[in-house]
Amino acid sequence: CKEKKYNYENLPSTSVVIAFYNEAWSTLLRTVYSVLETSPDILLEEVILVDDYSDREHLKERLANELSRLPKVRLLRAGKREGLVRARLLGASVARGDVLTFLDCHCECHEGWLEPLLQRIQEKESAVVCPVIDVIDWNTFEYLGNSGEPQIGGFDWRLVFTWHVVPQRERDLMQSPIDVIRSPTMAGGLFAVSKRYFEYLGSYDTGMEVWGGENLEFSFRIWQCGGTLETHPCSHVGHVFPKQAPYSRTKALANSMRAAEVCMDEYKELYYYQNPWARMEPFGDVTERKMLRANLQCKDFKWFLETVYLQNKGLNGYCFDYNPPNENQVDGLQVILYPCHGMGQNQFFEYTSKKEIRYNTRQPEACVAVEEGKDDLVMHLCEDHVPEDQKFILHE
Ligand SMILES: [Mn+2]
Repeated sequence: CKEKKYNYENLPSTSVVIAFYNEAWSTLLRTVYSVLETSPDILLEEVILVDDYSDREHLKERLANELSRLPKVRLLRAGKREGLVRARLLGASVARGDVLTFLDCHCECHEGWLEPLLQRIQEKESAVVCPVIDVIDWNTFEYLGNSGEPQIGGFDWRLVFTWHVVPQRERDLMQSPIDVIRSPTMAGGLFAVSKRYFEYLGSYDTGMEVWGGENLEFSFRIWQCGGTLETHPCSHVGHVFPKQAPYSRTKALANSMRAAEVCMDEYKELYYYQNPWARMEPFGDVTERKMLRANLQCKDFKWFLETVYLQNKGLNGYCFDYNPPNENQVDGLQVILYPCHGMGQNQFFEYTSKKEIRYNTRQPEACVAVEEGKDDLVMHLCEDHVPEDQKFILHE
């Protein structure tokens, strides 16, 4: 990465957009100063700070005074609490750069972080590019970096973001260790996108409140509507991962439901299966977002799952399939291999930290254990000390 040369004249310029709500003075200013100190002058159009109606004293006059002495820094104030999505869009609406670079308000940009992001977008306008997120220690604020290789983003059926190691098939596509890595989802706050492409994609769902869910919804939409989401291994930005959420995030549920309703087609049932209480919650009107999806002729969620996220389609198209026992059956548990129908339900199994593949983790009925050093999978009741005669071997 250090040897890579960039032709600054050819790269697009960027507006860095940072929304904040009641952020601490030190972390917010650290973010701003690090952007100014590590971004080549010719590439940085401006830094736009959006105050999402904070009430802490230090973020009022004192902040305005501090920032007025800095070049390129603009401060916008929301007139009411807008939440992350609308606050970011407020910043984007006044941005003058070719590329929008969104950052959280508790980051530290690392030398050389910006050039790879802009270079990639110049190469491919429909690429949305994330930096590698380094860790800043929550207690000492020390920049710890990131041990090992970058990871890519995924999600589970509760619509919680998950990290994954780069799969072999993706490694095989890379011609160099500093190539971009395609990622099914993004963790959240940190990415660069062409301003024009962001608008074409329908920016963010403004029906989302406060925080949460917008990262997965945007990730799904990027892929389904023709773009790519990537991580650039040469771009590093440190981020403070808080131990607990600094403010209430109860709106995240409704936001996730909007993501499920708009993007996930029949697979939203898997989300509701994992969040049964969500069925009772209001999530607002998504008609416009569905129309946007139709107008852009976006692909369906099945395509996203099969092409972008999951490339393992079971054992040659066969999946575990659980048939609940009826009274006449003596041998109780019936797990068979059956052609994958892709709808979850009786083919919905989860791999647990106990190294078991479980059916119905909320009310476990049946487990498939992977036994060390054996090729066979063992099926048993989900209890400890299962007698030998209650185990079932599944042969491929
Ligand atoms: Mn953050």
